[in-house]
Amino acid sequence: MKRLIPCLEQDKVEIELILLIKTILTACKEISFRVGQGALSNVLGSTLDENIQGETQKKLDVISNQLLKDMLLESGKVRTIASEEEDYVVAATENAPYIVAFDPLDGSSNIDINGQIGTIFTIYRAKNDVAADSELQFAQKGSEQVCAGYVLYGPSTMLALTTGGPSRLYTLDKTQGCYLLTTEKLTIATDTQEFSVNMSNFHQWSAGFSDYINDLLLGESGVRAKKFNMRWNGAMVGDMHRVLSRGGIFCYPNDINKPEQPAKLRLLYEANPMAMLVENANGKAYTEHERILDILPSHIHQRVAVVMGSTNEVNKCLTYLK
Ligand code: P6P
Repeated sequence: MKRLIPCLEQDKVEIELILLIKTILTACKEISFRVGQGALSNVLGSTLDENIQGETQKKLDVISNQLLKDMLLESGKVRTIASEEEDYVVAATENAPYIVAFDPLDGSSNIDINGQIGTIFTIYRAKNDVAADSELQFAQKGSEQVCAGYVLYGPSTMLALTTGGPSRLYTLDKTQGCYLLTTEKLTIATDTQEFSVNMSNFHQWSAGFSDYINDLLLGESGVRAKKFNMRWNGAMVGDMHRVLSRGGIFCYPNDINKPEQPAKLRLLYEANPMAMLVENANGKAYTEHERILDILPSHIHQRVAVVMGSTNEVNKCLTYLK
């Protein structure tokens, strides 16, 4: 099986970016080990702190964030860092070529129940017209990403990665400590019978989205005239790995009861990297009204609604949201 670096070289990825990707994945190998040790290494449970999202930080959130930050700061390849666990951007190496944003441990509520969790990351070219400590480094559309990926800490540790070409899957060979290519080109089926949404939020959905879900639930006896199945992982990285692997539609729509902040998922380090992986696997990634990769972020922790996965199913859902 092919190793990651020769794949990136074959994709003509520039060496500086290959070295940066390698740095991120080295940190993820360490996170994978810590996650795998679970209770044996006293990393479960919560801290007494909250992040800017107002979420209680798990010990592993903090450990993973620190691991990634330290290695990126040391790499010399990164000018500015943004993280779900950091209130503000972190200036790294002046004049370095890239900027990196990440959710160090997406789905951390799954940590204490041994559920799927993962690291989501995205890389852009640094901007020379703003300072290294400016949030405006990340004022770039998702279509400007030079790399997007996640590492899923499941029964096996898997990497989904795109550098602009096909989205590919790699599996971490823990005996050799290297990522091996296991799916050369991910292709999301254009149709699906599987949807992913937190049904307990039904009271906060728009009428259009509620109608869409109701028609899925009616199955063969309704206008869709086919049975649908539902999966909800509680971790976007786990749900999106399933969508990338076997098709589906993943939805986190706006909460109509919270007009001041209707969306939950973060644009910079959740929606955008997943949208790049989805589009480069022949899928579609929208909010309720627009292509995610076309959005110019207004701040690093901006939230957006998400409807992404099998193209025909996303298009169908969007007809209910017009
Ligand atoms: P809910 C995890 O906290 C996350 O940001 C996503 O990874 C996940 O899809 C969603 O929130 C889960 O939200 O409504 O199940 O708590």
